[in-house]
Amino acid sequence: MKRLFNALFLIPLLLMSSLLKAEDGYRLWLRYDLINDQLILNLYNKSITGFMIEGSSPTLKAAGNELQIGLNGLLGRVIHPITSIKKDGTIVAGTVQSSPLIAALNIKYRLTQINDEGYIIISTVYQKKTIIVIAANTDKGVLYGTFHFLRIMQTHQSISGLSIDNSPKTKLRLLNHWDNLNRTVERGYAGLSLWDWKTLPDSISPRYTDYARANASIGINGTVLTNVNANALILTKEYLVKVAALANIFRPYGIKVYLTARFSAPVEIGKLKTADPLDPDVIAWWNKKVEEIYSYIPDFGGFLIKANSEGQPGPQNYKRSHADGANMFADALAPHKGIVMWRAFVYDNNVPDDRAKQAYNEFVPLDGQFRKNVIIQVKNGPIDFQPREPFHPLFGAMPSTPLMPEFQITQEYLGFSTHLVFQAPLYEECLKSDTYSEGKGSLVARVIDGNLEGHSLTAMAGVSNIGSDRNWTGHPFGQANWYAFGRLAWDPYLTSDAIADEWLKMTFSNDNKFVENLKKVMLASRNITVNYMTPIGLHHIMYAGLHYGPGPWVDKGRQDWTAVYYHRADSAGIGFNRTSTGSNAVGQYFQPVRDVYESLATCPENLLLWFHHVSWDYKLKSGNTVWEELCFRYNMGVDSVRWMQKQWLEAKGIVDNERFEKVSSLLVKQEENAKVWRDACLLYFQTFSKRPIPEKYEKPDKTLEYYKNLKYSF
Ligand code: BDP
Repeated sequence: MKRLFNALFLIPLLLMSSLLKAEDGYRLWLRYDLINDQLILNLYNKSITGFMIEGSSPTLKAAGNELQIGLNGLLGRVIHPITSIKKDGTIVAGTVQSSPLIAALNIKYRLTQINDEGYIIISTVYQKKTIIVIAANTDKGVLYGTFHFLRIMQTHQSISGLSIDNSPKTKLRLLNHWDNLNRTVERGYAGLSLWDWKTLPDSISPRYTDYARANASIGINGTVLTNVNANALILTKEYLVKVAALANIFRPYGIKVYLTARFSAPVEIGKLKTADPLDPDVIAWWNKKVEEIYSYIPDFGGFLIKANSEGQPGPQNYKRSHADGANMFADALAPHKGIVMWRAFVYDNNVPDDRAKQAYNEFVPLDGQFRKNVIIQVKNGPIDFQPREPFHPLFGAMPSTPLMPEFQITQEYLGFSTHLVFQAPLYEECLKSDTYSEGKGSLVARVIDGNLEGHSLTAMAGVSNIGSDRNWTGHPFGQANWYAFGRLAWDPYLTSDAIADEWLKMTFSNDNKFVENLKKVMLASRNITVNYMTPIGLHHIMYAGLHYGPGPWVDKGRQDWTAVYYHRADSAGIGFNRTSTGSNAVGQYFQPVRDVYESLATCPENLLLWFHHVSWDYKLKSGNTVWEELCFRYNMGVDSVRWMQKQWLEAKGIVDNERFEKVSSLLVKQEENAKVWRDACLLYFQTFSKRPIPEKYEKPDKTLEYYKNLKYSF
C-alpha cells in the first residue's frame, strides 16, 4: 500500500519533470506531450476510448499512425486501434469509400460541401454509441482532419459537440527550397539542405518522414526541392532516381514533388545548340525529359522556373517572351497534368526604369497569353522580400492569368535565424491588402484563392527556412514562420493572432499567461524589426551580398543592388519619389490605391519613404519631423527588443531550459544587431540631415567609419 502511495505520489513529479525536460525543438508543433491540465485530461479521457481507421491506403495508415502517437502522448496511455465500436468515445476516421461506417452516416450532403482535401469532424451517435467522426472525400482529407483533431486536443479545446467543416482555400500550398545539389542552401540559415543527395536513394533518413508529417499537419501539399537558381543536373537520371525516392516518402502525406528547371538545360545536359523555346528540337527535348521524369515520379507536380532574372537564362535570350518560355514547358507537362510556376521576379539593371516597376511592365502585356497550366509566381512586394513593402501591383492586374504569391519564410532580410520575427503579420498585411482591381474588397487573398477572377488553379509558395539543424529552423521561433505560412496557404483569411495562439500552445505551453505574453511579442516582432531596420518606408539598405546588418552607404556595383538607389538621401531630404512626379510606380496600382499612395496626405506613413522623397523637416502625424521620426523609430526598435527579452524572461520555468536558453541568447544577439542597425543608419543619414540625434536617445558609441568597416559572416 505504502509503495503504491509512493508511486502515485511520484506521478505528478514525473509529469512535471517530463514537461520541463530539455527539448531540442526537433518535434516542432507535433510534440503530443501528456496534457498537464488535469481537468482537460479527465474530460478527454472520458470522451476517447479508442480509434478506428477504416481503410488501408498508405495515407490512411499515416493518419492512423499520427492518431496513435498523438493520442498515446496526449493522454499518456496506449490507445489501441479497434475494428468495431463497442464503447462510447470511439474516433472513426475514413472516407465513404474506405469506411462502411462512414458510408452509413447521414453526412453525404455535408461531404458534398467540402472539397477534395477538406474534411468534416463531428460528434455523433452510431448504434447508440457516441463517436467522433473524421470524414473526408479523399484519404488526404482524412489525414488533414486527423491533424486538425489533434490540434484541437493540443490546444486544449473542447471535443464534445464537434461540428467542423473545413476545406483549403487554395489548391497548391508549396514550400520552395532554395537548396543546391552540394547541400548548401541559398539564403538558408539552419544548416545544410535536408536532401542528402549523396546517400539517396539508398539511404532514407527518418527525417524525410518527419518533414512530410510536419508539412501535412499544416496542409502543405507540394515541395519544390531545388533552388530557383537551378542546376540542370537535377534533371539527369542520376538525380531523378533520388528525387523519386523522396517523392515515395512524401506521397502518403499528400505531398507532391516539383523541381526547378534550368532554362538552358537542353544546351547544358542535352548537348543542343540552343534553348530557344520555339525550336522544334528544344521542344522535343523537353517533351522527352518530362516523360522521363514521369516515368520515375508518376505524380510529379511540375516545374518552378526563374528565367531572365538576375542573370538566369530564359526565353528573352532568344528574343522570345516569358509566355513563349512558360508555354513550352506547359505543353510538355500538360499531358501528365503537371503545371508550370513561372516567376515574375524579373528586373534588369540595363532597364533604366525603377526596379519596382519592371515585373509589372513585363508581365501585364502578357496577360491571357499563358497556357491553362501556367501560374505566375509573384513576390509579395515589388522589390524583394523587404521587411515592409506595399503589395505587388501585379495582384489584380492580370485577371486572365492565375497568380500565386511567393512569401519568404527564410529571414534573408529579417536578421537570419538570429532574430525573432514572426512573419504572419507580414503575410497577412499583403493578403488583406485591397487591390481595388474590381472595386472595393478586391483583396490580394481573393486574387490568389481564385474567388475574384474565377481561376481554379490557385496556389501559394513560401521560401523555406528549413535545414539540417536539429530544430529545423535555427531559431526556435523560426518554426512559427513555417507553421504560419502553411496555415495561411490553407486559409489566407486566418489572423496572425489565431496562428500565434495555436503555435505557442502546441510548441511550448497552454499556460494562459505565457500564451498572452508571447503572443504580444510575436505579433509585435515584425514591426519592431521594421523599426530598427527600415522604418517609415525605407528599404534595401542592408549590407551588400550577405544581407545581414545595415549598409545604407552601399553605392558600388550594380545600381539596383546598391542602397543609395533606394533611399536617395541628400541634403534636401530622403526617400524614393515613386509618385507621378517621380518614377510613377504608383501608376501601376488601381484607383483609389494609386491616389492614396500618390498624395502625401494619404500615403500610409509606414510606406512614406517608399513612395515619396520628403524634406528632413517634413512633419508626420506624430508631430515629429522625418529626421525626428527616424530617431524615434530606430530607438523604439531597440527598446522593443529589450521589452521582448523581458517578456521572454517570464517564460522561464514554463518552457524547458534548453529552448529557454537558446531563445534568451538569441535575443541578446538580436539586441546587439538592432543597436548596430540603429546607430549605423542614424549616423549615416545624419551626414545628410545635419541634425542632432535628440538628447533623450542613447548616443551611438562608435563612429560611422566603424560601422562601415564591420564585417558580417555567416
Ligand atoms: C533574392 C535573393 C537571391 C534569390 C532571389 C530570387 O537574394 O538569393 O535568388 O531573391 O528570389 O532575394 O530569385
